[in-house]
Amino acid sequence: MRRALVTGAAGQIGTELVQALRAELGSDRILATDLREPDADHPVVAGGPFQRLDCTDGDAMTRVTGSFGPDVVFHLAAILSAVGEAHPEKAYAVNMGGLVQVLEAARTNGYAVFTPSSIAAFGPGTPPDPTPQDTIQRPNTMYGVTKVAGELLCDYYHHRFGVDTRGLRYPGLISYSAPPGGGTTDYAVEIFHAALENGSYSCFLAPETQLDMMYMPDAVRAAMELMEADPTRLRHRNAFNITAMQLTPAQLAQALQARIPGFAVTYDPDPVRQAIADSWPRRLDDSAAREEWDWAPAYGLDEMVDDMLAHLGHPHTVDVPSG
Ligand code: NAD
Ligand code: AKB
Repeated sequence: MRRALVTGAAGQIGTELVQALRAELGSDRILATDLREPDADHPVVAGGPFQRLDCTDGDAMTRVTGSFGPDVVFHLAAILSAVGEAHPEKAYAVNMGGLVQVLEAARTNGYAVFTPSSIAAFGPGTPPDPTPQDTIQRPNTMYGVTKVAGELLCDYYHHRFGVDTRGLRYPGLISYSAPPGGGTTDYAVEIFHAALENGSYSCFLAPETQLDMMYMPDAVRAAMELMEADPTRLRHRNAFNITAMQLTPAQLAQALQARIPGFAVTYDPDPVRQAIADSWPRRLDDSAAREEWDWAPAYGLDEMVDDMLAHLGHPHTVDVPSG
């Protein structure tokens, strides 16, 4: 990888991926793009080139990738699960309409494409614990439908047109730099801010709702490592299960309460997001990623919570017993 363009770069993943790519390859070799133009002091704007780009505009996609000349496009622009259920037609238009334009421009301009899938690519008929790499995929959300179709579309462009497509099924991602964009796992970010700012949090998922989660540095590293992986080893190009930890809201609340005495958490499940979460896996089997490109997460629950709190400015006042 020498030169990369990122779509949806102002979002939760893009904000950190762009900074990591610039640190590795040099600022002028990474073009951050998004439908919305963030403020001038936003890191993706302040740290290097930024251009407004609607991923569903095929002419613009071909023109911008043609003139910048990336060898990799990280296609992050999307509508996430909760917003997607509120606006399913918009989720279809952006998630499918954007991806096909990125793939079409790749045929013309000859770049590799990274596309994130999600735990949302599974549904209530999928074995939830563990969820195998290759299994039933019948999601019941529009977001999930676009994720399964996106995995297949990327496979198709690889086999039919030789485009170097690769992708990961991300779990819920936890980070401090940018807010999450309207998903079902957003509680796991909100809870940190609420703990530090209000001392209390009302969680929109029930306390025992277990989902796969990952800290953002692992997610960013996974994308970069996959795009550098030896292609001859990759059998599951576009849909690698990856995970780092399995969490319930109650467990995350407990980890925060151990470090922030007096933090109070209540539960008021939102029916839409609870139903989405209940249809998703509880634990992904990530053995294919480990075998095919040596995937290994670095952050577990305690490391993630300590690092999040340190970056959000919390002075650790309590020693947390290990184990
Ligand atoms: P996000 O919502 O934070 O950011 C998405 C960005 O896309 C936003 O900045 C938005 O302005 C932009 N965008 C929307 N429509 C656009 C368009 N037409 N053209 C260009 N840009 C547009 O999302 P994220 O969390 O950064 O997720 C990025 C990708 O990773 C998505 O495909 C998402 O499904 C996937 N993913 C994310 C998570 C997670 O927990 N964050 C988990 C699994 C998969
Ligand atoms: C969401 O909750 O929609 C995302 C995801 C897991 O894909 N965070």
